[in-house]
Formats: sequence, structure tokens, C-alpha cells
Amino acid sequence: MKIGIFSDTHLGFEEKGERSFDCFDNLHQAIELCLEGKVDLMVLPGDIFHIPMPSHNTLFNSIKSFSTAKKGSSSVKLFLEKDNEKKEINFSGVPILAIHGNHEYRGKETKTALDVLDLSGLVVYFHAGMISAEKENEKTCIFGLGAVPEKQALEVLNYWNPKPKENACNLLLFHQGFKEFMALDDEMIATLSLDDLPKGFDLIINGHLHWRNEQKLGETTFLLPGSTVSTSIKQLETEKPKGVCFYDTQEKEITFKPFPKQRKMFYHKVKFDDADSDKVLQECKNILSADLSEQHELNPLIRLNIKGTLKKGLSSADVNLTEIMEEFSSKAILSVSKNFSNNSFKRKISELREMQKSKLSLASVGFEVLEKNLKETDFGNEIELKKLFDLLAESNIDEAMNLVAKKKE
Ligand SMILES: [Mn+2]
Repeated sequence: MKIGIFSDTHLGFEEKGERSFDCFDNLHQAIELCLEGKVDLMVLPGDIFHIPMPSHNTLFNSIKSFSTAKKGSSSVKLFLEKDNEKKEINFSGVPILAIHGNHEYRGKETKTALDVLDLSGLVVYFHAGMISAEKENEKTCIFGLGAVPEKQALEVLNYWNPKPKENACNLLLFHQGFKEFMALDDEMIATLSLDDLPKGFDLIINGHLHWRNEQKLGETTFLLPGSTVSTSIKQLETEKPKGVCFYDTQEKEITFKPFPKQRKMFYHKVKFDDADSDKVLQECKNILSADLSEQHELNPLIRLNIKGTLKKGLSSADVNLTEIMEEFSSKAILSVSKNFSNNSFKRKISELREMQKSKLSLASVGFEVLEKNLKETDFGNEIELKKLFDLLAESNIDEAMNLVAKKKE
């Protein structure tokens, strides 16, 4: 069987903005790619809609995009399997199996746009359940758990306890954060770790995280298909194009096809040291001109993340980017963050953060700080650094002082 995979379509995102149609266009392209690739079914692990109750315009455009799947055909039979009962699911065209994400769930009592799509037969929406797909003598079991509050995720997963079926290819869909993917400065939280994932599945697919990534966890492949549209622009997301992943249940292999038409994204971290306003403005201008030197079918998204220090006496407010924003507003969608710090203390903290990010142990962070600080003294490289560090780590101040004093002589 061949399965098309895409996620986080965020229909209705930026309904009033310049990018209001990206979400619908990309969903349409995703389904078209799946039809061209002759998939037997598609899976969509959550955040189909940007909000639980989107406007009628959003619902209309969503239904229009989803209807693309009706042009195709599939010979699979789908069954909802629960408590040893097996109920056939009717569909037309190529079926799309979906779970809800954190953006569209309102609790059991409230019907959301996803329930409307399910009732209209455009998607098959399920939660904490398993759907089997059968074709000739092949069987694929698709387990799915819609988004639950992060704090309860581990508990819910253990309670649900999905078990892969024998003589079938087993897929598991989630829409949660995972500790291993959370950056230190990220506001997203996670209680689940990759170690908590149940064993024995061929492919585990997680929505929610908007960049694409694939890794092996023993026999299991863990896939983040990434979003079809960029909502908050993260650097990781700008490194790879958006598109559809395909899974071959026989070969157990994933391939990727990008959307033929997509908005290019650029992400720049620009760091200044003791700069004045002109320098910052000129540098930003150079970057934007370089990004725009090639032709873009759609105005690209450009994110400038400006950091560092300004000349003494200058503050962030002295760097006025309004003119630049206006100059480029007809050619790009700009988003700029300015975060200048003007004392060395902040610099030290950020250095420590950088080191922490590169996952050095506390001892090696300490060692690097000592080495760096010593280099700024007139001892240079003359002191036996390792010895001094060990003495200091043992609080053996006298010996440490002796070692330093000896060199001073
Ligand atoms: Mn999302």
C-alpha cells in the first residue's frame, strides 16, 4: 500500500493577511500530489484547522480543497476496529484519515469543524482508536491519538496502550510535543519523550512540530511530516521545502515530494557588535536585497532576528527599521525582531546558553569559561589549565593560588 502523509494544514490561518490563501492552496497541492502518486489513502495528524470554529469562508474554502480527493479512487476497504468489533467505513474518492490537533479541539461535548468534515464524508476523523485498511491480502493498521493536554499526554498514552497487530503494517499517529525536539528558548512544552513511545510499530507519525524530520528508533521510523504552511516562523522550518511524504508499506520506505508552488522562507540571525544605527540598517538592507535577487513566484517570507550590542548611548529605539520595511513591503513579507543588549553581563549569559545548547556537561562549560577568561589575562596559555580547573573544582583554593603565583614569578 502507498500512503500519503501531510500535516498541520492550519486552514484559516491569517484569514485577513496576505497569506490567507496559502493554507488552502497547499492543501489542494498536497492532495493533488497524493493523487498523482496513486496513494491508497492519506493520513493527516492534526491541526487541520487553525481554530476550532472557523468562519464560513474558511469552511467553504476547506471543503473545496478537500473535495479534490474525490477525483481519485482507491481500492482499499476501511474498518473501524474497536472492542473486537469491526465496522466498515464508507468513503468516496481517496480516503483521508485525520486526528485532531491542539488547535481545533474543544472537548467531547463540542462539535468542531473536523466533525463537520467527517459527517460530510470528506475526512475520516478518529481519536484514541484504530482503523484498518485492507487491500488484496495486505493489511495496514492505523492507530491514532488526537492531541491531549501535554501534561496528561504520558498518562493518556499509557492508559490507551496501543498494541501493534500481527501480520499487518502498523502506523501510529500523534499530535504532541516531544522533549527531544524542544529548544531551550521555546515556549512549547512537552512531557512525552521518544523513549515513552510504544514498541513494535513500523511508522510513528507526529504532527504539531512544523518542520520535517525523519529518524530511526530501533525498528520504528519516527516521522515529523512538518506543516503544509508556516505559522510561526522557526529556523528549522525554513531549511527544507514543504510538501508530502509517501510511505510504502511493503518497502517500509519514505519518499518526499515538495509542493510545485510554494512561498520561499528565509531566516536570518544577524548579530552585531558595538554597532551604530546606520550599520544595522545597511546590513539588513544587504540581506534583504540578496534574498530578493532571484525571482520569486510568491513574495517570500523573510524573518530577521537581530541581536547583539549597540554603541554606547544607543538603544534599540534608535534603530528605526520602518523605512526598510516599507521599501521591501511590496516584494516580501517581512517579520523582524530586534533584541539588543548593551552590557557584557547579558553577553556572558548568552554565551552560557549557547554552550548549554551545544549540550556540554556542566564541567566542560566551566572549563571553557575558565579557559576563555584566562586568555584575557596576561597569563595567556602558560598555566596548566586542567590542573588549575581540577583544583578549583575541589575548592582547593590555596593550591590553585600557588599554581598561579608560581607562574607569576
Ligand atoms: Mn500546528
